[in-house]
Amino acid sequence: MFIIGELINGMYKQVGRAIAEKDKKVIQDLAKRQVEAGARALDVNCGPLSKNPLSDMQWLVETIQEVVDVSLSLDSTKPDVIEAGLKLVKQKAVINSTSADQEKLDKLLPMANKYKTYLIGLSLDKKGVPQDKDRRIELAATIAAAAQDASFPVEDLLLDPVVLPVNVAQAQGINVIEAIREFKLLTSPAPKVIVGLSNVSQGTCERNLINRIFLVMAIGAGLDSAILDPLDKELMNSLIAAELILNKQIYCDSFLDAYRKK
Ligand code: THG
Repeated sequence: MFIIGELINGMYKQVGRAIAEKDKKVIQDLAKRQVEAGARALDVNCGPLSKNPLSDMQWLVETIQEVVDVSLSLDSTKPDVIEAGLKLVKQKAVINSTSADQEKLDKLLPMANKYKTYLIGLSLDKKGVPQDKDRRIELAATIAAAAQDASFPVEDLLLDPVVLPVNVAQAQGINVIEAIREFKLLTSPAPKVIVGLSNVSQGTCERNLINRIFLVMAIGAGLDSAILDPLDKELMNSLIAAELILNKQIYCDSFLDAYRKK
């Protein structure tokens, strides 16, 4: 599982404040702790309150790269904010994200090719997030076809069915699980599938429990990657055990430690 740490996001009050005050310590601490906990990449999102998202993105990329050497997932709806970050990254980056809208694809596919990045494609468009499985598949297929037309390597494409909170969109959980299974059949070789996990529990009680169970079900359906909180130890243990049951990790009595050591 390709784990992307979610915690450097201006949506969190402490992070939003650190970005506004250019407090490096808060950001670098989160970067180091997430990588130590098993994140192979870090999501970087300036948050909704950023007044200068372009320079904030650049400050975040530089600040994070002073202390860790992993891929950065540049998370913004604005292509110019993503490109500002791409100019500074040292490792292969993740563009987070394009939608299925043609004008987004026309900007972000050439950008992904130019900077040789991974690209996340969200199965949504101007009309919003689909409310069923078939529309998710239709929009993911649009993105996969556009990627093929642009000669973008399918192994670098990450399709995201868009997870919604279970308290306001309860029927969408199963649609997302089934969409994951079907996304894998869209191209040959299969595309990778990713979710933003914590969306599922926003506004609920028992957030960790809901995240954990949803992640295991999604892994069972073929999930390759997730944006999640790697500091949630029970979540990480569940992820490791799920991969063990699916024969993606070798069993030994100390399998949790063994996974963490590699
Ligand atoms: N797909 C892709 N990228 C994404 C998402 C996705 N990026 C953003 C998001 N969704 C994934 N990251 C988060 C980060 C934080 C939370 C949820 C998803 C979260 N934050 C607290 C909340 O809203 O309750 C913040 C409150 C606080 O503690 O201050 O839950 O789906 N490609």
